[in-house]
Amino acid sequence: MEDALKVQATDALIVVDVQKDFCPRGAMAVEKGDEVVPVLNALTPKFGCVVFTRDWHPPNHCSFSEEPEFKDESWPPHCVADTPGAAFHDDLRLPSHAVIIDKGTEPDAEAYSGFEGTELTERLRERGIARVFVGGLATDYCVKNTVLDALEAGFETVLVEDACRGIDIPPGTVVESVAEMRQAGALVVRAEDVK
Ligand code: VGL
Ligand code: ZN
Repeated sequence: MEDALKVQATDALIVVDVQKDFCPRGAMAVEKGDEVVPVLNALTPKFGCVVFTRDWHPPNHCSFSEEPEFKDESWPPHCVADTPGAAFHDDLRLPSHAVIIDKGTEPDAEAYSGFEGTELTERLRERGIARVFVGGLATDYCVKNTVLDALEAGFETVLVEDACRGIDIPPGTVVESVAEMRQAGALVVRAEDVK
């Protein structure tokens, strides 16, 4: 049993890449990716500061492959900026004060983490955020890298495990990723523990 965590004014929720292309029927579907939506919708109203990241690639992004191997540098084309697949899941509820962070916008650079090449650290610091809770897609790529960068930037970091789904190729990658995040200093909780 993890400890219950009471959300404070200095906490932010970071919702990673809950976009149509990562959900069932999307260009790069994560199995059961849409199951994170109700979990995240229940969490969002608890937070005064909520960030939504988007994978937001140019059509010629370096990670796109015609014969994707579902690993670094070899993904199906996905989340091309301003296309329907890059839109947030229809049922994801964004509060009016949500901060939206686009990443992976340069053709020649991968950016799994919401902190990479963005102003996310500054946006959190200017709001006085000390701790971040993270959920979304995919556990083993963008969620993991966002969590590791949050820790690196000095934020207390909480992974909400059941608010995430992963790609898990090869199988076991998600379990390893959670272990890696915990090892790096992340607290791992379930959504029901966030009060
Ligand atoms: C992601 C692979 C490529 C993710 C994005 O959101 O986890 N994974 N681009
Ligand atoms: Zn991508």
